[in-house]
Amino acid sequence: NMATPPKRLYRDTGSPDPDGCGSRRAKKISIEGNIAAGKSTFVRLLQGASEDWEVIPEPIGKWCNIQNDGDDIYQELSSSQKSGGNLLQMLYDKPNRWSYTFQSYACLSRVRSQLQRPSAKLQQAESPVQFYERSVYSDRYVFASNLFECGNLTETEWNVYQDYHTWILTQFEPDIALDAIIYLRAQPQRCMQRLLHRGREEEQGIPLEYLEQLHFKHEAWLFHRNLRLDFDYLNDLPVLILDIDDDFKSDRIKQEVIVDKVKEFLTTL
Ligand code: UDP
Ligand code: DCM
Ligand code: MG
Repeated sequence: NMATPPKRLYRDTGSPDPDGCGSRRAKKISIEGNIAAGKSTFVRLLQGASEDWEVIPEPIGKWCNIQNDGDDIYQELSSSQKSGGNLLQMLYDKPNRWSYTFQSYACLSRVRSQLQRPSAKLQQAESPVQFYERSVYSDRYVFASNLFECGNLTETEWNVYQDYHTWILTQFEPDIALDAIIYLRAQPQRCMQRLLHRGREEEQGIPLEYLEQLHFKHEAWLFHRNLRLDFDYLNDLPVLILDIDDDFKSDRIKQEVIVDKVKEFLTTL
């Protein structure tokens, strides 16, 4: 019977309400920065700053020896998370053997966490925002790319990774796409100091040179903005740059200044 339209069994990709927030779709903002720059400290600060804000921590964190971060909810690790904990150790012990495995697992778990729906509370919020600790973009354009340039991913592994990454992101782009990035900018020496202070066991052998390489990648991508990217919308994405060389963890005034900058930035989006 031609007059009856077919039942729609598929999901409408042009859905105006992807998060179930009515017209108030949650803004997605990624927090980027070098190892131990202060991202987790920063997102904890944001978490407490507004009822409308939700934080999605880096899934890699679940694989590390997270007890050091004082984060109780991850004390009971599933077996895959335990093997992930070993995976970070394996990566740093033998990067040319484990970089590909680590980066493909990182990408998988990142996509999974980035597809997370906003909490019920966030769905009621007036101007909901989800803050992600890092993104699928830093996984590729900072970490995997650097490992390739250092010779820890072979040409073939890098090509397979890129093909897989592009395909996955294209599939999920409407749900994963970011609205903005906050770049926490710190000198590699400062990151090294914080890395040693944090004392995550797997990372204690990281040389300053490695943090410098990652710093230059972040700078090219988010400060100079001259990195070649395969996702066009990224080139026009608003970026808020916050210099966080000075300690903000125990400085109330600095924290207020930072939160104000974030709030002002949000009004421009
Ligand atoms: N830290 C600090 N002062 C700051 C920011 C961070 O002393 O202003 C410390 C923090 O307590 C931790 C280490 O630096 O021991 C790394 O911070 P975080 O874990 O937040 O860094 P991430 O790797 O998540 O960027
Ligand atoms: N990491 C990596 N490759 C990625 C993402 C993270 O090698 N794509 C590593 C760097 C750090 C740890 O995982 O050792 C994440 O911790 P942090 O939050 O301190 O940067
Ligand atoms: Mg962290």
